[in-house]
Amino acid sequence: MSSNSFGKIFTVTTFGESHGPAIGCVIDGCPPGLAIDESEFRNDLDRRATGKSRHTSQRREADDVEILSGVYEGRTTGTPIALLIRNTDQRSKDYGDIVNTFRPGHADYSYWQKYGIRDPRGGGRSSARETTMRVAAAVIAKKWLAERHGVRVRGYLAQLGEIAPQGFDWAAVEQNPFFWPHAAQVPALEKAMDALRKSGDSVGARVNVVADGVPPGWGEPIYGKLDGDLAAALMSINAVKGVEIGDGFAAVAQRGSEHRDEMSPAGFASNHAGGILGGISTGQAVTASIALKPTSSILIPGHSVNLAGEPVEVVTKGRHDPCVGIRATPIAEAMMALVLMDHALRHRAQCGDVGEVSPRLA
Ligand code: EPS
Repeated sequence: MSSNSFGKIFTVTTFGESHGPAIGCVIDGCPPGLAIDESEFRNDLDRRATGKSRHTSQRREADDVEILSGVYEGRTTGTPIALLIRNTDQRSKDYGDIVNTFRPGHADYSYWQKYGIRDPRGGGRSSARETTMRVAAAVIAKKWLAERHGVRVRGYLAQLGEIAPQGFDWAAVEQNPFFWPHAAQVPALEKAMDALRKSGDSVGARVNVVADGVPPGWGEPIYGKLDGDLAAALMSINAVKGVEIGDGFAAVAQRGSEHRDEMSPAGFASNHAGGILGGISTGQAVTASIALKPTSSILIPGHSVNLAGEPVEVVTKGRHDPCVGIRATPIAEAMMALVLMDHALRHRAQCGDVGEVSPRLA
């Protein structure tokens, strides 16, 4: 009932708070025999981490993963895989003022209303720190998907506030701290972020994520649709306020003759559907897009109330991200990979004997 686990066959449970001693996860249902080493977590954890550029929170965590179980002599054994990361750079005094007040636009208030108790240090369980473990778990999912099915999951920042990419090149994405797909705009982004940081305010963002190589057939109608599970998984990321699959809300203004993806022996002519029809993958790239709200922890004073219900003015000090979207690309990739991994195994369980069905479009 407490919903810290997701997935049906490849299940991931995360635990831990931002300022507690450690965060971790348990992955159950991973196929045995997958080679995995602690060093393989480094790249994606660094891509997501704070303190990697001046444009994100300056908290500096080592994010060293310890594999506590489920791996023997470098291979998964099929038993639960427990991963642990110790927190090393908490600065809980920054949250002294938050103990008795609620940041407007933050989960401070709703957690309090739900549980009647909360860990205010770093946002506790509601902190984006929790996403570290999703990214760690997805390192395993990404590797299995790539080895077994040739699936590649990639993302990029598709909008920063009002700035949209003026060009697109996958090769540019990993070459700048924003995951921005057009190198020529990076100096302008840095300038905009420097000005934003100085102003003490924050801004929203859009992240796009794409999975290539997904075979047709993954996803379970009616209540386990691939797009339904993807939407839930992506929406579960901190600060996400909108999710689109394929053309998403642009479909509202389209005609059927435009939106349908026509087929020929050479394949699909377009991909408005985002690689999913009827909740089942078509074999095209699976595409999703998320909207992240501007961070609520900002230096601009805002009206709120304290625990006694009295009016107060809140200013949030500390080491916050002026745009959480800047670090969200690896997190969105992780959620896409975890959902695909679960559905790959679910498809294999029920329909593994069906095999390849003709005609299969490229
Ligand atoms: C976060 C607030 C900041 C970020 C944190 C997410 O925490 P703190 O005030 O403790 O520095 O640094 O991000 C991480 C620690 C992380 O690893 O992503 C929040 O309120 O969500």
